[in-house]
Amino acid sequence: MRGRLIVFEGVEGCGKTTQLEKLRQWFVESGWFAKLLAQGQLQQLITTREPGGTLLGLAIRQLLMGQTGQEPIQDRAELLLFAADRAQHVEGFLRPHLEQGAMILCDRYTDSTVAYQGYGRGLNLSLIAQLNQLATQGLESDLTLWLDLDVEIGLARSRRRGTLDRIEQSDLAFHQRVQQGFATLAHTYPNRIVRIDASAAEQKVADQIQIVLQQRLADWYRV
Ligand code: T5A
Repeated sequence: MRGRLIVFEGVEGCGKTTQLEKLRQWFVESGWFAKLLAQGQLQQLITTREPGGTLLGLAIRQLLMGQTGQEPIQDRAELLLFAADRAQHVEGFLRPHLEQGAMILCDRYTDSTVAYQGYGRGLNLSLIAQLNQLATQGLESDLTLWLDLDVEIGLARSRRRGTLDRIEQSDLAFHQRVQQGFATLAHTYPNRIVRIDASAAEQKVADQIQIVLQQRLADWYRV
C-alpha cells in the first residue's frame, strides 16, 4: 500500500497552516478517513511541515528563521540548509509513512525552494532542481495546493499575527518574485499543482480545497 502526499504552498501569510488544519478536520469529519481506513486503502492521517518536520529539521528551522546577528546567512548556505532539512524529512519521515499507507498533509515542499531560493534569491534553477532531486530521491507530491494570494495582503496578515521572521523581513520585490515563481510552477505543472484563490474568507478557501480533494480522492481510490 502506498499513501498520498498533499502539499500546501504559497507566499507568506497565504493561510497554508490554517487550511492544512481545516482539511485535516474535514477529512475526518466528512467520513472520508473512516471509509478509506475500513477499505484498507489508508492507514493514517498525519501532518508535517518544511522546514522542521524532524528533530534535525527543527534545529535547521531555528537557524533559518532566526537572526544570526552580525553574520547574514548567504544565499547558497540557505539553499543547502533547506535541502538538508528536506533530505532528512523525506528519508526519515515522509517515505516510511507513505510506504505504510499514510495520507500526509505537508506545509511546504520542493516548490518553495524553487520559488524562494530560485525566483526570490535568483539562484540557478537547474541547480535547485538537482538539489531537490538529491533531497527527495524523486519523491513528488501527489497534489500541491497553491494558495494564491497578493503578497502585500499576505505580509499584512503575517504582521498582524506578530513579528516577522528573517525571510518575511525580505523586501517586497523579493516576495513578488517568489509569487511569480509559484505562478510559473502552477502553469508548468497543471496536473500536480492546483491554484486556490486564497483571498476569500477562511471557510470559502476551505470549500474550494474540499472540492479539489473530493475529485482527487475519487480518482485515487476509485470510490
Ligand atoms: N522556505 C521554506 C524557503 O525559503 N525555502 C524552502 O524550501 C522552504 C521549505 C517557512 C519559511 O521558509 C521559507 C518560506 C517561509 O519564509 P513557514 O513556516 O511556512 O516558514 O512560514 P510562513 O509561510 O510564514 O507560514 P505562516 O504560518 O506564517 O503563514 P501561513 O501558513 O501561510 O498562514 P497562516 O494560516 O498561519 O495564516 C496567517 C495569518 O492569516 C490569518 C491567520 O489567522 C493568521 O493570523 N488568515 C486569514 N485571514 C484572513 N482571511 C483568510 N482566508 C485567512 N487565512 C488565514
